[in-house]
Amino acid sequence: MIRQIIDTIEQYETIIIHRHVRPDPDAYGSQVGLKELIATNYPTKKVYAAGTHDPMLTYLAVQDDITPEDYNNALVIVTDTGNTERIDANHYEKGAYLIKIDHHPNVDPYGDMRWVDTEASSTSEMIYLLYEEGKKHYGWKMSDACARLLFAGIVGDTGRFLFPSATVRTFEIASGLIKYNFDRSKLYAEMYEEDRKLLHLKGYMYQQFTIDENGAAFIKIDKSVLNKFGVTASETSQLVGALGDVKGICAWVIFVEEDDQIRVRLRSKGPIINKLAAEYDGGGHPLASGASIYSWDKADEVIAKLKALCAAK
Ligand SMILES: [Mn+2]
Repeated sequence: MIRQIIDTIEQYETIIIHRHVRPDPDAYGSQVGLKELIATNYPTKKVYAAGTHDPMLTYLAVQDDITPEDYNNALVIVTDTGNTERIDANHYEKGAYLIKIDHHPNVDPYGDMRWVDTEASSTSEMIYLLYEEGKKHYGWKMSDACARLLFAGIVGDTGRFLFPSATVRTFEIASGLIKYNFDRSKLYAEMYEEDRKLLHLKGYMYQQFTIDENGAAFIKIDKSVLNKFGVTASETSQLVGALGDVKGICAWVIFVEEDDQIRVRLRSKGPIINKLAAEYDGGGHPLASGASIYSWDKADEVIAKLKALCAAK
């Protein structure tokens, strides 16, 4: 199968590579990694990466501008995408031949040729296997840029090698990839800097929150705190659940200062809090709601009402 894919690549002058919507490092890693691999070994071929660029992944690569005419007599390869609904960008079906390369269950066996390996940790891992086959039979080489992309894809899909999907083969491939010349520390920082910042802010929240005898808790995160941790107001939404781990907590509210308002995020383990949210320009679910206030005085009002709800429980 791998050999057939290489033989097919050899037959086409234009190769357009797609991947899934809402891309992650493996989507970019396998797609642009494959593009790099083909471009390195067939410099006269035209190779494109298709799809809407995600600015969060600029550190890995960008996407190419492609016109519908580019699909004339082109080979289209889709990586890391289980079903056609998830393929990003149009026209993928307009090529002359379609190949699917993926590690998700083959629920939608689209394409003229398919290579699906659900044992692979990532599609980037599969692209490395493609490279090995190409090296063996055609003397393929791999660029440093390609190695970096494939490594990022493997790291991303294995949760930094934590998941059971990281097999002996995965580690062998990773050890092959890190022999190339790219800055691994820099890549980790690019991939996980946001996580690190949020983790620090989470630590601050655990230290700074206030809780009363009935388990009503609150924390105020103003702009100075956001700036100190380098976190945006919207990113704090990922931390709202964190206080739920606190022993004896009943309900809690997190205030986050934005430019034009103070965002109020309410969570509860019992008392219904969406009615409280509704009093302040908000609403939501009985145990998870949001609201907006426009002064810190109002925050103290919300806290008092939340305390009353927990006391009445
Ligand atoms: Mn994947």
